[in-house]
Amino acid sequence: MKGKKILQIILLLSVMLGAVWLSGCGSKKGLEETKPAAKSTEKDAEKDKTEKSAAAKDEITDVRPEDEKPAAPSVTGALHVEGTRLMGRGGEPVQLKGISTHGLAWFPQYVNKECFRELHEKWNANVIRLAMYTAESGGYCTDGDPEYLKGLIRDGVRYAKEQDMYVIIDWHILSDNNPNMHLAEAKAFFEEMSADYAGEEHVLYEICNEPNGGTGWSEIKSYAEEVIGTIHGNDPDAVILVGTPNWSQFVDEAAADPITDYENIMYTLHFYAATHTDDLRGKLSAAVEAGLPVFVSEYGICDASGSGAIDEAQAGLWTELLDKYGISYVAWNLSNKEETSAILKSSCSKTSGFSEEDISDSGRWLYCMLTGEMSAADAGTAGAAGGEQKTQTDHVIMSGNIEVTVRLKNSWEEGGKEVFQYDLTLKNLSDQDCTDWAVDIPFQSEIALSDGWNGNYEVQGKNLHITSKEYNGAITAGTAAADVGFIVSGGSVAFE
Ligand code: IDC
Repeated sequence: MKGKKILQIILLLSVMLGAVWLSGCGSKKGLEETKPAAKSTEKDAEKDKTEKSAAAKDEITDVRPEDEKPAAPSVTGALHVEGTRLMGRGGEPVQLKGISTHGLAWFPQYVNKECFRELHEKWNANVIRLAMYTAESGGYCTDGDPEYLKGLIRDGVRYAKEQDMYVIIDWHILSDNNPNMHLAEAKAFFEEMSADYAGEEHVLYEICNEPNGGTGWSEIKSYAEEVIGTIHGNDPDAVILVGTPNWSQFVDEAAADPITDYENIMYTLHFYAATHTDDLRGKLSAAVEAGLPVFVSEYGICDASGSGAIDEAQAGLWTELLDKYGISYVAWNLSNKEETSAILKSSCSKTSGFSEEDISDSGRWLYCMLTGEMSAADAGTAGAAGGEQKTQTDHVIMSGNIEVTVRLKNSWEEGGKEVFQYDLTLKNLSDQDCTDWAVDIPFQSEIALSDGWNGNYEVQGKNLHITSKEYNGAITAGTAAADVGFIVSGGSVAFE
């Protein structure tokens, strides 16, 4: 191409700045009063630490209409399995959606009544999974204190009941890759638990989190039959979740040779959306189509390490598929550990009463998903189109062949002034590459720029002029430049 192609873009939109919670939801309801979302990039995460902003002090509030409340033990009672589906006492299909604790030994503080109440009432969770590692540090079968750990489980089971949630008692094998390694301990543990909870309708058992290290299905099956025999000896109708080979991914192996001696058995599939995509979804679909009852007792929207980047598009494709089959899914994890999958920021030391400031990007996604403020289908469609998910605060205009998406990411008060953070995505929809770009953004009043990244920024009164850096000016036909963003104070973007 000859010369430089400068894109002059005047954006004609208006931005709402209501003080409400969690705008990133792309909400179906309350959109008009949507609050700026928590920041999402790593760069932003760094900023979070330095900002002394007085962002939302509001507690999370329940936005569910009465008729959208999910299944709960008081309504659907003891669960059972029919065909591939989990069912309530009246034969109605039940889908559980909720969250898993992190390792109970490491993060016991979230097993508290108020936290569980909040997860149920405000986040819409109808299940909580109590993850008890068996072999990691503090593990039940290694150097942990079994009585202490069982005490946490008892507390968790009780709080879940009080808050009308189902609860999963998870024997969280991981580095002990073959469940038979601790078969005797597992049988003793589940003997005790099932004797205690035989009369409790809200308790489910997960007997081996993730077999791995080459442990085959036949070994898992033989372990499962022993432990199921123990549990069903006390509580014949209990729903039991069985792990599958390769970190609970090879549901096809279970589908080819399911457990036939017992009822109310489901098989687990675990996914991490930034790692596991079409292949694993294909395995899931095939297993369900073959008649296997599957339960996703753990998943993350980041990578399989529990950290790394979030892939919302893949997460959307997953939830869409799970909803299609009515499969239950439980997110990893309820903690403030410095890892992407934790739903709380590591800066948050609260154990309940969480506000917007306390929630990580994974937490925000989970909140939006559970409260229905982001439909799985929306997210899935965005993924399928290879595009970014659009939210209420996205403003998109076409300028020539360039589509510019302006997203208000956050706002807060600092020194008596409102501060706004925006992110831009510039997509070249033409069939020709461009070599650089420029954007003009008008504001309602004079602004001061406090930060800007991946662009050159110049404030011209009420106008912010942004030009590309050498490294992101060229936008190949059909692709987009992202991670361009800035923080200003004094006024919000003015579009009309
Ligand atoms: C991870 C935790 C991490 C912890 C580690 C222990 O997120 O903080 O240090 O376990 O090994 C799983 C496991 C789950 C993992 C999680 C993320 O079931 O225990 O948690 N994951 O790696 N399977 C796939 C991913």
